[in-house]
Amino acid sequence: MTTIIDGVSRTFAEYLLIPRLTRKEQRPDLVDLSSPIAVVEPNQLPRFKINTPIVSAAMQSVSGSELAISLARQGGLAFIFCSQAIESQAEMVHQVKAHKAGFVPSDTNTTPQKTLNEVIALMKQTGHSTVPVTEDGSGTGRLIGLITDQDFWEFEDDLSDPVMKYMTPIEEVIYGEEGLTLREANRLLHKHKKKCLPILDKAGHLTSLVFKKDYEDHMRHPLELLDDSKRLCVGAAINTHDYRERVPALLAAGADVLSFDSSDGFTEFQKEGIDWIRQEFGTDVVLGGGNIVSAEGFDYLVGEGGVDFIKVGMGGGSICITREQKGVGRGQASALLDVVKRRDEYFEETGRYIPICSDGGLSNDTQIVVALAMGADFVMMGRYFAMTEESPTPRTSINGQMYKPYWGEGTNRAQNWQRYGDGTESREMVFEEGVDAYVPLVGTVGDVLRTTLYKLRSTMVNVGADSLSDFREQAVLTLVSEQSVVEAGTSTVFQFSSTRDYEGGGNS
Ligand code: MZP
Repeated sequence: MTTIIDGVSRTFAEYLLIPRLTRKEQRPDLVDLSSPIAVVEPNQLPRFKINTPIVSAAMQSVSGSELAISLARQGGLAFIFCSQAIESQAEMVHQVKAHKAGFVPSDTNTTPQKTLNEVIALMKQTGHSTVPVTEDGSGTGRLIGLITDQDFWEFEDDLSDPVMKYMTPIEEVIYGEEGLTLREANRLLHKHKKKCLPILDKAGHLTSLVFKKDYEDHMRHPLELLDDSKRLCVGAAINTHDYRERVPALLAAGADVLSFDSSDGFTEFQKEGIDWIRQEFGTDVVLGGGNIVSAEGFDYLVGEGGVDFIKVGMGGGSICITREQKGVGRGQASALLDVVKRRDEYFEETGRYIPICSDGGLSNDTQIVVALAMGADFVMMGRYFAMTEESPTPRTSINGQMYKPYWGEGTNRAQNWQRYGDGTESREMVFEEGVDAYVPLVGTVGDVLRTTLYKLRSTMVNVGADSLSDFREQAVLTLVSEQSVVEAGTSTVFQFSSTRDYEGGGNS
């Protein structure tokens, strides 16, 4: 007989946090927002943590390499979408890993014989103002000198002159020897008041460059998520169809975290995929699974040799119409609470802590806060990041306002049949589960996260929490009535203009 579970399917907008004691020493900037993303084994430290509990959705209109770089710089993690060829996904992962982390390969080089005209054109083309001069003009050739835009006057000097007439010759160049640490390189830059330090091997060949601006940039991003080699971290999505080829390619490209991308992960296909990955690559690979919306789904994918973290959510995404199309899914708050309860029981039983990701349907900062208070360790968002400068879509002007396209993976446009398919190789999408839309352009990843994270920290202080685990422990939530939602907005006042945040007043 059909089972009807007690209660209704609830959403985050129906809950509110009750303030608790704030201690005098608490301040938003002292709150720790780091979160484990890999299973925490009994009496062990987390194998992998993110510094900001926010990850970006594995979607074509969201997570490309530019967004991944920006998000990792803010301490979060992007999941590069898998609805593309293995080679192009691996290349995107590679671009993030190759993004400068101190020692940068030189990609703007010249020879002593080239003219100033040619160097100026090169500088304009690459946007770089420091150009190593090497014997053969390559980024690994023998270094002859350095030329910067400070060494000549574009409108005074004879631009047909050769570079060698203006460059700083190698005898006067301050350089570092291969093998020195980044700290030593930065010290040399500081000591000699230089902006760029070439690193040379024993034969005098250029190996990389170290820039003062990168050091400053790094100091301005204290939460930057870096691997052991000081490269930015990046996640990559995988599907249940081609993981045998995709996983090795992504790992070879340097992906730090993998996650199955499926609208319904409670399947034997996903279980087989997990088993295969664990058998081939062991438990070192940080692997996420899902999506699920029930304790039953949790038990199926979690366990020794199971996934590291689990994504919760079905049908709540801003571009998602799965519930309307198929009548399947669950209110995001109810789904999360159910899985969190089971996760906590599992922890009591085994001592293993499984991080939970609440995926989709977060339409404003308040809901991010509520999701984390309810027990999510981190949240995954699509729309939020689609609205940023760094999402991989072009800006589009509509009626004088800037927008960016945002489409679901279940649309004909994305053709992500692997995410929605039934496990067969049928590439036909009989009906769509997502929509193709536009979202307003709101700024950079840094801009939007600054506000969101400040609000989160500030609410955590209201609740007396110093860390996300504290927050989960301390949080007391109440269901709100329709009238109390009205009460939460302004009342009986006249507002001339709205200055609400990027989310478009989702809770106004
Ligand atoms: P949101 O942050 O835009 O509300 O939701 C993003 C999430 O929606 C994704 O992480 C993914 O789980 C889900 N998604 C992506 N495409 C679709 C679709 O086409 C979808 N239905 O539901």
